[in-house]
Amino acid sequence: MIAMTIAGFDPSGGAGILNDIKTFHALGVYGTAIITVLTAQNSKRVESVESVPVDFIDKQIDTVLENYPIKYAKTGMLYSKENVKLISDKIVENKLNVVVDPVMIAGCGVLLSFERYAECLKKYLLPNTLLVTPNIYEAEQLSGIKIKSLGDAEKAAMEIGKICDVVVTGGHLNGHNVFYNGSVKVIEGEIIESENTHGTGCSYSAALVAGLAKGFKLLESIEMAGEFVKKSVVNGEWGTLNQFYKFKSI
Ligand code: PXL
Repeated sequence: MIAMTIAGFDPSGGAGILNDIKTFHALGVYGTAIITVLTAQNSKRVESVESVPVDFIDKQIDTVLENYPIKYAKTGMLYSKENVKLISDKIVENKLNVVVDPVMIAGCGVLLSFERYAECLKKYLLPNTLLVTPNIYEAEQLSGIKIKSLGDAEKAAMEIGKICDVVVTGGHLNGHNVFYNGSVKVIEGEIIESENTHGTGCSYSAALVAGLAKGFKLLESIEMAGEFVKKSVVNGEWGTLNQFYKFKSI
């Protein structure tokens, strides 16, 4: 099994493509990684962001797809309109089944996208997407609905669900996730008090793609990804997840 992540580089190893590769590998899926942006950051703050030239992103995707039969991919931090448009075209051209993590803002509050990013995702990327996995803030931006309760999250999921299937992730909803694919399903969860949460959104979408690449159904992949992220946080260290928790005792 093989999958692709199209996302940013976090040199602290917590989020972005390093996280995604760890997640794919821990779940038995070979990972390839296309870099969209470079960041200078650690688990607490983002110092700076530099976009990779769009032609170079294009070349990375073409070269990797030339010799790997990849059908499943995820996108993370894309950052600019040019990048979103290119990646949307590449998804269509290569018939990729894609999970979109609509990364907009870092945990510390630094913007990881431009101002009208939600509009841009809805116009170009989400119509070609299998599933989008916004957190509460991102779901508010995508739906235009303020989320204060589980009921609000369900409304937002239904609104976003007019474009593609969606899971509103529950870091702020007592850990519950709201899945919408024509009907609403609340996936029960719990809040885990931990300092090791940097990269949870990245890992969730990567684990979901790993499940799909292994032939799991969508709902099975969603449930597996939730469990996997929970265990990775419980066993986390250095401010981020430990996806290789099974090897901890070796
Ligand atoms: O967690 C969102 C995220 C995704 N991708 C990259 C990031 C971050 C947050 O900092 O740096 C590259």
